[in-house]
This record gives sequence, structure tokens and C-alpha cells, in this order.
Amino acid sequence: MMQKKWILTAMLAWSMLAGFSQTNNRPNVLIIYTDDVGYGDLSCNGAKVIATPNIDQLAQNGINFSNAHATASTCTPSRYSLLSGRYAWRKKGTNILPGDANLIIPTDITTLPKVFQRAGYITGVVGKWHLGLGNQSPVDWNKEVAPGPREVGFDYSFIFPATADRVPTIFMENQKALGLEEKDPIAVDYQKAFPGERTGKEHPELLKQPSDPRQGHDGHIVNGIGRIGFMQGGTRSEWTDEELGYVFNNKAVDFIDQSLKHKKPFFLYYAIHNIHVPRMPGTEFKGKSKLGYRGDVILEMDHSVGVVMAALKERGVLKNTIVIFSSDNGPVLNDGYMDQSAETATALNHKPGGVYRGGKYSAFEAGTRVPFIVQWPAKIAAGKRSDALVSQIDLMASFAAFLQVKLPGGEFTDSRNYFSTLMGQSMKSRDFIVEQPANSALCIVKDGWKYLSPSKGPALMGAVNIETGYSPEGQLYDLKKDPGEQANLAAKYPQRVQELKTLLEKIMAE
Ligand code: NG6
Ligand code: CA
Repeated sequence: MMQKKWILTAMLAWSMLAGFSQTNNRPNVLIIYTDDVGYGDLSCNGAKVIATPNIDQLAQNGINFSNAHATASTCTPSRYSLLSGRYAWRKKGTNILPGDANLIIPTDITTLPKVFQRAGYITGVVGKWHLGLGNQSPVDWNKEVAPGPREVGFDYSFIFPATADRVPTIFMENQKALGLEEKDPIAVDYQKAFPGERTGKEHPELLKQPSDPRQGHDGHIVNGIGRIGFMQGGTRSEWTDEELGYVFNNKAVDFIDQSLKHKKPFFLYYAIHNIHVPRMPGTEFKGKSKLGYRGDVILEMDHSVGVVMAALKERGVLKNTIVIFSSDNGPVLNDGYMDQSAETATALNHKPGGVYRGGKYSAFEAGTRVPFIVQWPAKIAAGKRSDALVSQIDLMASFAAFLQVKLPGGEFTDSRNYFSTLMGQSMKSRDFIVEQPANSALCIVKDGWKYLSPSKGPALMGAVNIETGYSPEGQLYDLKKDPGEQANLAAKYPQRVQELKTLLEKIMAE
């Protein structure tokens, strides 16, 4: 009896000591992955003319990273890496996808959600997908489309297929179009308009938010906004942009409730559609910021964070939920619509990328250096900052290590275990990061030095006022002294250029 008691006490002490590797009280994990939010768009990262109180609260209760990166400066490749633990540039056809593309994540590899499934979690995705659906072209939107989120590892999905500025402009729940009627089937085409379809190009008078003639977005019209591509049918299943935030918030909270009923921990990938174009804030947010609709959707995005955090708190699970807040790529002002974003930002001197140069699409830092905040009240200290170099690609291997899920032997991955850095227990940086600009050769960062490969790549289609950083000459920057990438030191330090180039070639050949 006495001995049994001693063993129990010892076990208890051990499980408390084991801390992070404790498996009997596994935390829920919520990744809030926003779209096109810049490092400098948050008040906790220095924004002065806009306030993001809910995100600031996350930072106050957790760790705010200053040197965290998406793998690419555009959406599809960043999301591909986050979920698969692999660099997108290793695989053809993983750049910004049209809305009728097929699934690009192989269904036979380990993914971030599959790691959680193997550890006994319930997994869900709510929000923007943009990783393709199905394996047949054209996609038949009138029945269940597979493979999709389920085959990638999500038990539940409530998504829109691509971006809000691309057809099909519909919600899909568990891979079926929501509210679709048999008598009005959906068809999608990215080449030509359907007979009788009224497009933004021919009917600008029908638009409540004009598209920028330099950047397309003048095809199918939904809710007074022109989109990329053409669509017919599905009239009653098309969304209203002002409701997107509201609908996704509800579905995210519903998913949390469903998983708690099952008494299993959950993994939720909440891919908030804001602040991507078309920026069409929910009615209650219109005109609330000083920065036009781009500012209003920042407020709405912050509100969404508040809604899910409040839900966690009300259900008593906030303490043991790891919340990770980030963005898929850097910020952009003019991205297809005349919504006054650039004008208002300039007038108030708002710098969406903070001190970093460039933005979405760029090879410069603001392309991939994104907000990254981690909160886990049960285990990690509040109000810390971390300047460690971290990459979203490591979430898969880090959670696999933490949850003691082994990757099948011999399976290739670019993901590495940096769990203690990601939880702020260690300040150990990743050895290097590789950055993928939209339309240019790769960049590499190591020990504070950044090398941008020379690029003969074509100019960016439709790019308006974007500092891409593309150049036919290689560039080298000392990010510690020159975070704004002003002084190209390639000619001064040829040796360092060579080292970084060789390392990049080695990684690319893996
Ligand atoms: C670009 C679109 C842009 C946006 C982007 C995808 C043009 C000229 N521009 O090609 O509006 O949709 O793709 O953004 O078509 S992302 O965040 O999903 O990568
Ligand atoms: Ca994006």
C-alpha cells in the first residue's frame, strides 16, 4: 500500500517535471492564419493609427516573435509549406492557384493535421483553402469534391475554395457546396465568360467596389464586386462578402464545441480570409478605422480573434490551448481594387510592413516576415518577446516531436523540431530560412545575413507600386544592422555571398 502511494507520488512529480512532453493532458491547438496581414499592421508591433486590442492581448499573454517567417511571399506556397512541412518550390504547380485547380498536397504524406490525428486529436479547417480541390479537371462543383481537406488530414472543413477575389464564390462544408440547388448547378471557367454572364468589364456600372483596370478582377460579378474568372449557376449558394467574417467565426466556434463534446483535444486551423482583397468589411466595421476599408478589415480580423478567444475562455479551455497567430505573407496596398488603401496609408504614414522593405510578392523582408504570436497560459510565460529566427515550416515537426508522433521512416521533410523555441523556452534560432518571392529566384537568410539570388524573372503581372526586390544582380544585406535592406553589400563581401549561395544550392538539391 505504502509502496503504491510512493509510486503514485513519484509518477505525479515526474509528470509535472516532464512538462512539455506530458501527454495525458494534451493542449488544444488553434492556428489563426490570417491573409496578407503585415508585420506593421498590428498595434503590438508598432502600428499607431490602427488598434488591434485582441491580438495585442495575445502578445501580452504570450510570446511575440520579431523574426518569424512564412516560407513564401504569396498565399498558396506558404499554406502548402505550413500544412505539408515541405517547401513549395520543390514541386511544380504550387504558385498562386486559380479557383478551379486540383489539390496540390499529396494525400499519401504526413501533414500537420495528420500529426494531430495520429495523436488522437479532432482536426478542422475553417476559412480560406487555396490549395486546390479534387483530382479531375474541370472540377465538378455539384457533388462532393475529393480529394480535399479530409484527405489532407482534416476531419471537418468549412472553407471557400481559393480566394475571395476568385470564383467559385461559394462556401463548402465537408467538401460540398453549401446551399446548392439541383436546378441551378455551378460551372466555373477561367478562360471565357458564360453566355449571358454580366462581367465587371462590360458592366462597371454594376460594381460597388471598382476593380483596378491594371489588375483584372473584372470577370464574374457577385455582390457588386468583380472577380477573377467566370461562373454560372449556384445563384443561391454565392456568399455575401460582408458576412464572411461572421460565418467563419460561427463555424470556428461550432467546431470547438463539437470537439469538446467528443472529449478529445482539437486542432483547428482557422484561416481567416481577412485582410485579403476584395476588402469588404462586415457592415458594422465599415468606416470604423482611419485607414479606409483596409483598416476596417484589420479591425474585423482582430474582432474575429476576440470572438474565438472569448469562446475558448467561456468553455474553460483557454488555459490549455496553444494559440498561434500569424499571416501567410506580407502586406499589400493596391491588390486589384480601387479601395483607397494606398491613399489612406500614405496620408497617415501607416507602414504595413513596419521597418521592413517590400511586401506581398517581394524578395525583400516584408514579403515573408510576418506577425507570429504564441500563447499557452498553462505552460508559457506572458509578455515575452523572441528575436529567434523561426519559420512556419517547422510547426509540423515541432508538434510531431511534442506529441511523440513519429514520421514514417524515410519520409522526406523540410520541417524541423523547434518546439522549445516556438514556445519561447529557448532563444535558439533556426539554422537558416529560405524565402520564396512570387516571381523570382529564392533568398536565403543565415546568421542575420540575407542573400537574394539574381533573377531574370518576368516583371510581376499587374503589380502596382510594389518594391519587388527582383534584380539581375545578386544582393546581400546585413539584416542586423540594416533591417530595411538599403545597402547591398554583395560586392563588398563576395566570400559571404558564395557561402550563402552554396548553402542554398545544397538545400535545393536535397
Ligand atoms: C494575384 C492577384 C491578386 C491576388 C493574388 C493572390 C492579379 C493581377 N492579382 O495574381 O489580386 O488575388 O494573386 O493573393 O490577378 S494570395 O494572397 O492568395 O497569394
Ligand atoms: Ca495571402
